[in-house]
Parts: sequence; structure tokens; C-alpha cells
Amino acid sequence: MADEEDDIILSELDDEELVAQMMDDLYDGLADEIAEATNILLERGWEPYDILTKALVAGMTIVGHDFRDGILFVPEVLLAANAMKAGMSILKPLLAETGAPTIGRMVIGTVKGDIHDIGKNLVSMMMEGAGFEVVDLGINCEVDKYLNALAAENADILGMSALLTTTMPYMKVVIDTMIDQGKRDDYIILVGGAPLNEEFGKAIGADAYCRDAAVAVETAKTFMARKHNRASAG
Ligand code: B1M
Repeated sequence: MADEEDDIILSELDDEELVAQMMDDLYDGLADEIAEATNILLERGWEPYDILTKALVAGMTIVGHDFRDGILFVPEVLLAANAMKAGMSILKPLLAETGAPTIGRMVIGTVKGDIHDIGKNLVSMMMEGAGFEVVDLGINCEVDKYLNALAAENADILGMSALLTTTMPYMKVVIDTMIDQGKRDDYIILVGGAPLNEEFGKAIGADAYCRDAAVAVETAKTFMARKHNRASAG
């Protein structure tokens, strides 16, 4: 089986075969192969965003389904996540390389009790790529960590990510604390993560729920434009 894998020369596959192979390699947690294939697609002129969405995110979706269905377990999913990161680390500087001026500053982190960071990292990358400055607080963020960073970084936007139904309510804890401290209206609050939806975003008092990283970018741009319009009108 291992020999069969060794026989595959990634650079000899056509694009379609290579993307399919990347999904297999992601599933098997093969970080080196994912990095190599990512570089091959870049050399073939693929846009970084297309590699991200059509190969890496699509592959991770399969991993997610099999994790849900009890076919894959935590160690395997960790390996897959690690392989995904190997591809993402190559794409990150390219996605950020737009040369766009800073259009806003965002503090983002995964909420307390939650260690999922792939989606958050993707949002950070895409925001940077769109010209935002992003301060990434990492995982397992408590309310004070968010609030201190928002103040210290003079941020415009707070982004929170949660992947567990048990951790998503913590977003409300953060927002309620901001309300208590009279700081809620100082920031645009965007939330995201697989178990959330628009209704939840509204219910906890966020400005918007973002379905994916692309929506996060568009939503952040829209809110920043409104903020600038208000500032110039006032
Ligand atoms: Co976890 N896990 N996991 N896991 N894991 C899920 C979330 C789960 C749905 C799997 C399943 O059962 N089908 C399930 C949650 C069930 C639930 O709560 N309803 C689950 C579970 C149960 C767990 C553990 C409890 C398992 C256990 O230990 N028994 C445990 C929890 C640990 C903890 O956090 N305390 C756990 C652990 C792990 C790993 C460590 C193995 C690993 C995480 C590795 C890492 O992140 N570094 C992992 C993974 C990889 C997953 C799945 C398979 C994939 C998540 C992912 O990275 N998706 C996931 C199943 C799934 O979601 N399909 C699952 C790809 C990513 C690009 O998508 O994160 O949704 P996503 O991000 C998107 C959007 O949601 C949005 O944009 C992103 C990009 O488009 N978005 C935002 C996300 N954050 C945003 C913030 C924004 C805006 C948009 O702010 C502005």
C-alpha cells in the first residue's frame, strides 16, 4: 500500500487528478505531499484562492463528514488538519500579497473552550489578503483577552469563531461584557463557525454572522464603508 503511494509522482498528474490526489493526501494527513502539490498548482498558474477552496477546503469537508460519521477519529483528523496547514502556510503570504492599503483592523480569536482554528486562520488570511490588518489571538480566548486586544490594537472589528455547540454561547458572554462596559458600539462584531447561523448571530447581538471567509471579507468591507460614511457625515 505504502509502495503504491510512493509510485505516485504528483508532478505527472494532470490538474484534475492532482486535486483528487490532494484530497486523498489530506485525508491521509500527508503534509509534505500537500505542500508539494500546492506548489505544483501554483507553478501551473492556479490562483491561491482556488487551491484553497477547490483542493484544501473541499478535502477537509470530506474529512469532516467522515469524522462526523465515526469513520475517522481525532488523531487522524489532527493529521489532516496538520496537512491542511502545510498547504495554507504556502498560500497565506500569497493571499495577503495584494498590496492593498489597510482598510480596517480586526482582532480575531476562537472562543474559550474551543481549539478549532483552521476556519479562523482561513478568515484571517482572507482578511489580510483583502487589505485588513489582522491580530490573531489564537484559540481558547477568554473575554478579557478579546477586550484587551481590541483596546490595545485600536481595532475596528472583533471576529469570533466557534466550532462547537457547547462553545458558541461564549460569544454572547463576550458581547454582554462589552455591553456592560459600554464598549459594544465601539466595534463591529462578526461571528462565524460551522454550527452558527444568522439567527444565532442576531440573537447574541453580533453585527453579522459570516458563513465563510469570503463572506467575512465582504461583510467587513461593507461595515467599514458604513463606518467611514458615518464618520465623514458627522
Ligand atoms: Co472537531 N468537531 N472536535 N476537531 N472538528 C467538529 C467541529 C464537529 C462538527 C465534527 C463532527 O462531529 N462532525 C464536532 C462538533 C459537534 C458540535 O459541537 N455540534 C467536533 C467535535 C465534537 C470535536 C471534539 C469535541 C471531539 C472530541 O474530542 N471528542 C474536539 C473538541 C476540542 C475542543 O475544541 N475543545 C474536537 C477536536 C478536533 C481536532 C483537534 C481533532 C480538529 C481541530 C484541529 C484544528 O482546528 N487545529 C477538529 C476538526 C478538524 C474538526 C472538523 C472535522 C473540521 C473543522 C474545520 O477545520 N473545518 C469539524 C467538522 C466540520 O466542521 N465539518 C469538527 C474546515 C474549516 C475551513 O471550516 O471551521 O467551519 P470552518 O470555518 C469556516 C466557516 O465556518 C467560517 O469561515 C471558515 C472558512 O470558510 N468561519 C468564520 C469560521 N470561523 C469564523 C469566524 C469569523 C467568520 C467566519 O469571524 C468573523
